[in-house]
Amino acid sequence: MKKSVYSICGMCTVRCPIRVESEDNEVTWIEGNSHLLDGALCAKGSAGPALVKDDERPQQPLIRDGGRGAGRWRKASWEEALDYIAEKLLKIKNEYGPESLVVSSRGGPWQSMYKTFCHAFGSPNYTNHDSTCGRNTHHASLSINGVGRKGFVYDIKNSKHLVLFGRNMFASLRIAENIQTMDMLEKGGRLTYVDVRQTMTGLKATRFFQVRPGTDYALALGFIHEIIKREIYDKAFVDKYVSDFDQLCTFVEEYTPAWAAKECGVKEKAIKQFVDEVAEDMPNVIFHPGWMLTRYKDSFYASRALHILNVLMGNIEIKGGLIIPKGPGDCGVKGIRNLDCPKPDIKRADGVGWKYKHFDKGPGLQHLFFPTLHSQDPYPVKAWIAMRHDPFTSMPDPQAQKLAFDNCDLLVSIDTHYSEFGWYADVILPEATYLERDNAICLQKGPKPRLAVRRKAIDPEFDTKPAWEIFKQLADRLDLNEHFPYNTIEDLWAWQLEPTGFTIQDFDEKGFVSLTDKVIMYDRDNLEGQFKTPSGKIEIISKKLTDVGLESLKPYVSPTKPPKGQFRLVFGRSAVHTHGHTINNILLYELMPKNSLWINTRIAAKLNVKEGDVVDVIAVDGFKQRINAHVTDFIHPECVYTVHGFGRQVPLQSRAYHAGLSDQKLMPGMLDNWDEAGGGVNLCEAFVTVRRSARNPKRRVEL
Ligand SMILES: Nc1nc2c(c(=O)[nH]1)N[C@H]1C(S)=C(S)[C@@H](COP(=O)(O)OP(=O)(O)OC[C@H]3O[C@@H](n4cnc5c(=O)[nH]c(N)nc54)[C@H](O)[C@@H]3O)O[C@H]1N2
Ligand SMILES: Nc1nc2c(c(=O)[nH]1)N[C@H]1C(S)=C(S)[C@@H](COP(=O)(O)OP(=O)(O)OC[C@H]3O[C@@H](n4cnc5c(=O)[nH]c(N)nc54)[C@H](O)[C@@H]3O)O[C@H]1N2
Ligand code: SF4
Ligand SMILES: [Mo]
Repeated sequence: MKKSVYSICGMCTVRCPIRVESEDNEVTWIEGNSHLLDGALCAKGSAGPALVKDDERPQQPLIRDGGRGAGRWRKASWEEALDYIAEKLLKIKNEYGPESLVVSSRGGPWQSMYKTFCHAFGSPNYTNHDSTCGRNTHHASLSINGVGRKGFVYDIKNSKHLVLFGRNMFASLRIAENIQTMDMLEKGGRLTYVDVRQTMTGLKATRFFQVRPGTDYALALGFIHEIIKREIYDKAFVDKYVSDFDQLCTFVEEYTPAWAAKECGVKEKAIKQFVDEVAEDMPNVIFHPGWMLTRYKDSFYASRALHILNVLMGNIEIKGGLIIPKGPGDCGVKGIRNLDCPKPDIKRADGVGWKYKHFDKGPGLQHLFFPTLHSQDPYPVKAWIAMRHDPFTSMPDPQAQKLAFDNCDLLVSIDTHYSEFGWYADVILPEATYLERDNAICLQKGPKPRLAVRRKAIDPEFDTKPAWEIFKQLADRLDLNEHFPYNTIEDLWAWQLEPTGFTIQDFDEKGFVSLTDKVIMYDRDNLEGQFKTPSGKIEIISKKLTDVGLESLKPYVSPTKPPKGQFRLVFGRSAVHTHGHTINNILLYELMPKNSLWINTRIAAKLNVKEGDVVDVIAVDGFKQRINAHVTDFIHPECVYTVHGFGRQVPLQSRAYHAGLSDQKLMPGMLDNWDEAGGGVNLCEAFVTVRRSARNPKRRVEL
């Protein structure tokens, strides 16, 4: 039988809206939802059917039957595996208290389910991946605007100029953003791109700054200096909404374009020309505050500087600028219900909220659980459930993590794949893939807010279950069912939708339900109340930072030069892979089976390395990996670059196994190297030695 459903892609966490066709329980076609994406989809999104058919993923629950990581598993029924987990959790609760459980997940619109489980169990320790992703940017935005990194959406389509610092959007995709950017460029808009190397995004840019690694803050300060000096900024906006602007003016006096050019290794003239363009294009200039904004020890301050540049543009709540996302209340309608349970009033084990008061308490900071796992201070952490989260791939130094996790009595991985962490865990609960399962309804805030839902296209290929059922069944066993008021997904949808008056059938036509017909904009002259800082203003000086002894306007410090013979290790994404979990996908593996090491031509010549040669890449602790070199003029000589996610170690994944190099294994000791102001792990502060490998055939001397 033929079927067509609107759903939400799950090949990465961007969650693009899709339409899926199937016949006799086989997916036959996937495309972007034509109502929102005009059919567009990326290579990963198109490779969904290969994920369903991948029989090198867990096909039923597994319980560890040998030492951790030994790869000896006992196949278990769902009953047995869930009973096993519930029994262990109850034992741990009795012995150490409920707070000894940590639930980590990938965040996102369905996190309320995992958070509810954690809180209902009695633990405040829900955490997510974000200290390796957007936390610096999030905290930077909070400190200035009083709203987090999701506090604005970027109206790129209507902008005249988009400025991206290390936001390699044509490899690190978000289809809606990519379409908007292409539209903007077609209309004659400008794209300025800043990176340490040339990329897919740089190739589309109208201006490209290749900077010395770690100097973005300097470039942004140079921009601010010139924009203020030439009085290009929106004075009325600044006067009305910004506090301590005079302190900013004094602070940037010394950071001239000439200084920034020298520090970053770019031309002063180019900075000035860029500012000329900004003067023409403002207020429709968007400085993307970075997503990863890479991972340097001053990335928080670099991101703050980018937020400040937006403020100078006066681009908040205008067409072609930064728009405040609207919710049901703005549309005069009621919102959906989400699972919820108040957080227990117990100190978090990662110290966020009491030891570290300036951070957003929400998901805390995942890397700060590692010291606690060893010290048991403030209390022991004994159980860890990783839901759609792979700490061994996303956090640096998996070896050090293993030693920390060995202090736990229970490690559970709820995953569609064998993650690196899952392979080390005690129990693997295989979730059905996104094409084989439904999810709860979610709210998508924006200028035109809507409700969306993921619906299954086919029945599961193997003995796997959706998360809503896994958590429900665990909750039943632990007597937490009052917080999970449903038996079927239809019950859950109906419960969620009850206050709204919509029914699940309302999603059939387009895959979503719009809460409004037209774009909702606030009055830009009355934005009071929108900036949730203590003063209600856009704050140049943040009292929250001052109170904990941190500067708001931090003097620039030049990044450490790599020691002789070493290089800064930088990383990023490929358009055809999502972190590490698509490497084994047969279609995507074919497109990119392994990563390589980008190295500057001049440096490579000194090391006697030619394109394709095998090189040894050696971490500061001596750990060595081999990889083929990609020799190019288009990378800064101080760094080498690779695509993250490769070098996987799960033997059952025959394609991904040991294909390419793992960047996180080249970062020993980096679990402790994090930004006390922004909260992010400083992943880009690792250095490696590179040399031509003895594995290469000897070169003949050319006569
Ligand atoms: N060295 C280094 N470290 C990094 C990065 C880097 O570039 N370099 N990038 C950082 C960034 S930006 C991020 S966001 C993090 C990401 O790190 P993670 O949050 O760990 O993200 P993913 O690899 O996307 O997914 C984690 C797990 O989710 C599983 N999964 C995928 N789909 C599903 C599903 O539908 N259900 C379930 N239950 N599981 C699923 C995958 O198999 C995978 O094991 O890593 C960060 N860490
Ligand atoms: N295809 C694909 N798309 C994805 C993902 C995926 O896994 N695959 N993951 C999603 C996720 S979780 C995230 S967080 C986003 C991340 O999206 P982005 O923030 O765009 O991050 P990356 O792709 O990691 O790109 C980092 C870039 O920073 C550059 N860089 C390194 N050092 C510096 C520096 O000092 N200054 C500057 N300016 N640049 C520097 C690197 O060369 C690289 O090109 O992508 C999302 N989209
Ligand atoms: S960017 Fe690609 S993989 Fe990610 S959700 Fe969108 S279509 Fe799917
Ligand atoms: Mo991320």
